[in-house]
Amino acid sequence: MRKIIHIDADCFYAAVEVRDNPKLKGLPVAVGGSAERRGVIATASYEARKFGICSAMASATAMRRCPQLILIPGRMSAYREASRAMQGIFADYSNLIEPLSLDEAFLDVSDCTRCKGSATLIAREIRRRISKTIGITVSAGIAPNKFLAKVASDWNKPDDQFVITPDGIDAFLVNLPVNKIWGVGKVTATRLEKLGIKTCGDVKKYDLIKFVQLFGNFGEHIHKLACGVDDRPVVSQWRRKSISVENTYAQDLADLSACLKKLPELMESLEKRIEKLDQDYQINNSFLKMKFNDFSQTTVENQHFKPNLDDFTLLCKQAWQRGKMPVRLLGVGVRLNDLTQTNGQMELFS
Ligand code: TTP
Repeated sequence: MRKIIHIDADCFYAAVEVRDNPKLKGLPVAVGGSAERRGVIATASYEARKFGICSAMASATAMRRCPQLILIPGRMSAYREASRAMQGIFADYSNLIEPLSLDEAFLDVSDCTRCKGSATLIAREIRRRISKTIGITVSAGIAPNKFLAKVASDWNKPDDQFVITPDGIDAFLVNLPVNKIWGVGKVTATRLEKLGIKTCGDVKKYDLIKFVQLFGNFGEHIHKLACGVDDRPVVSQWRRKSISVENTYAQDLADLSACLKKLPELMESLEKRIEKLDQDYQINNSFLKMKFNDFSQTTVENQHFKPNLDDFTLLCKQAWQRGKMPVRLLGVGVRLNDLTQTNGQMELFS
């Protein structure tokens, strides 16, 4: 039986800002782009959340909901620094660390002997050290697998932890809403609800064969997780699946030709980012994302092994046809094939 801890910082960017400017403590604070330049909220302090402010909300909406909101532009270098410091603390407890983002990671502490080998005590010690030395709070979930640990870290947020022991798995899952399962979004949740399935307990009762007939491989995945089974290992080296750049324009791009004019500079930034990739990536596909001024968005994709302007021009024309209205955001990117994985598989077969 494994011991997995999922750590997630509380309102991470905002917490770093409040730490660096204690006058902000207790006030509604958000980190994001300015309302005038059509920015969006990256995160909001818990005080700001009381006004209904949340990540990805337009800053203009946030300011309307809470006129006294203190909106701060992001300082990525400070967040990266805090993230590195957290990783340094994690490394004292395990070599198996899988960061999911700057402020979130899984740790497999099955072999850790510190804190008498108790994952609960390890999590408490990590949280105490982060708070003391980095000056922000984190929440933790402790469980026998990744799925449960991730759900658990959200259970007592902020600044606390929650443990799911092997004996407690069934009782925990019986009433857990099925949308807590990774990948179960609104569409799947609605389909499930039509079958009378609202909780993981309901999934568990549903016949597996029938479930797989209805939902395919994804159905098997959901069924396993709903029964508390998740064998995915904590993978210490995180590898990219794609790389992209996008821009939300201060003024809408009025028509297709305005969009096409923006492609060279977007491509230039994309190429710079691609240059920084290691040699073990191969480009598979190019894609272009377009968000229209009614907030609908579309992504078009094509197989290209080297992104070039002609291909992105074509993708841009295709995307435009889908909305034919002014554009607020344009993004270009490529999907990546991780050769370290592919080579590993080739070795297995050779
Ligand atoms: P999250 O871990 O999703 O959230 P959070 O740390 O802000 O708050 P919570 O206490 O609810 O976990 O995101 C981590 C950081 O990533 C967040 O501080 C800011 C950034 N972020 C964005 O920039 N845009 C987004 O849409 C989201 C969700 C997060």
